[in-house]
Amino acid sequence: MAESRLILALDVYERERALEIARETADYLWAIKVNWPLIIGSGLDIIPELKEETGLPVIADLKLADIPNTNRLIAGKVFEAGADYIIAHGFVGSDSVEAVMELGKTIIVVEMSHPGAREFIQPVTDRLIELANRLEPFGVIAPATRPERVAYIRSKLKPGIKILTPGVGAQGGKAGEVLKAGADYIIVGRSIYASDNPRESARQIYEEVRAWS
Ligand code: 3DU
Repeated sequence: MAESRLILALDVYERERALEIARETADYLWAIKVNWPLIIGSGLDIIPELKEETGLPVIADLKLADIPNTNRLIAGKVFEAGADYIIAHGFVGSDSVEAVMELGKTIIVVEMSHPGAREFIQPVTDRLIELANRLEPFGVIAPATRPERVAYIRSKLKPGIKILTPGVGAQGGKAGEVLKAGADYIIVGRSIYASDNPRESARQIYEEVRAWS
């Protein structure tokens, strides 16, 4: 099977359910993203358990946004638990982001997918792209709900820095449009984990993504 460009946003609370969905969908995924709901509901041990269950990389979507020392204290424990990537906010400044990057592979939020992102984040996206170009993280987060913004971010971002896009499915974004705009990976949560048949939903999105690869 061709390498997937689909990331599952596994935003459930319960450990058993998370492991079951991960197991069912793993064939169609590039990575699994865990966010606060699952970490709060199941504890940090869910990270090594998911890795063991699926063999896939785990992205910890903590959206870290604190002073360098606190970012370092949090990121240290999460990388130690086995996370392969951590998502951090860029707006707190380069020293806070660097504190995470010193410990492991990092993904910087340069824009978000919800309507409110227009208020504060979008006006500083250019500067967040500059930050990413300077620090060269593994990737950046950009909104699948606005393919034109993904195309803009791609046009300004150094080649080699990956674009990961949440917002496909439940938030209205379309996989094909966002991949055409230049996204490297799409992130899908509810359309997979809340469907009656998560494996079949993941397969359908995987096929759609593959058609664009
Ligand atoms: O809307 P979905 O259920 O497909 O989940 C999207 C996931 O991506 C979820 O974990 C959310 O917290 C995260 N995310 C965004 O949706 C939008 C962003 O700009 C950044 C992260």
